[in-house]
Amino acid sequence: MEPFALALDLVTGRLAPHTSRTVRRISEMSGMYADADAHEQLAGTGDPVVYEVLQYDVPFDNGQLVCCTTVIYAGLVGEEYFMTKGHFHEKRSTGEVYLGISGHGYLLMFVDGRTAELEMGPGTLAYVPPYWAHRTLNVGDEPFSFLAVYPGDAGHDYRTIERTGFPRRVIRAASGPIVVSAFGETPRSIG
Ligand code: S6P
Ligand code: ZN
Repeated sequence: MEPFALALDLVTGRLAPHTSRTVRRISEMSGMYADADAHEQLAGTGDPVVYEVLQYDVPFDNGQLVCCTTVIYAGLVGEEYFMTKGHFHEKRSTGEVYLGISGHGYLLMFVDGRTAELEMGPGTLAYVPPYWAHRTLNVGDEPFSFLAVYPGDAGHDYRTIERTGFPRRVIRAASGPIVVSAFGETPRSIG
């Protein structure tokens, strides 16, 4: 791998050049949003793009660092904000750093019965420790973008979350975004 420099647009969060681009549409997120009817309706009427990941690929090796940006578009499924699928790293002992670029969102995490929610905006540097599952979502009216840097050999385990769900959701309330339990505990405001 040779050294390289990329252009990161601090307004849009787009990375150029990139060697891979993942475009995730609402139809690819069945079972992830609480309101299944709203999800089905949205998937059947335009199937909007929920988020994109732009990445400059490096070898899948220990010691390499992957740099990529995620742009989550503004939108709701029912009252739940557009979000990423969420994952554990396949190699659980690998962490990750996120840097907020534009817009406003949240980073949800969990591990072994513990949960965390971090508010993110431009310039927020957030740390995902090893072992923690992570998902991001856009609570604003503009696209929310962030840079992620993670080990080349991390890998992504989506299946566990598809099977067990994510313990927290963020939904729109009159007061703004609130974090609620996905498993029926009392909702609590994140103000
Ligand atoms: C990779 C890192 C991010 C996510 C991206 C999309 O380890 O955490 O680049 O891949 O935000 O989320 P997801 O859950 O669909 O991979
Ligand atoms: Zn990750």
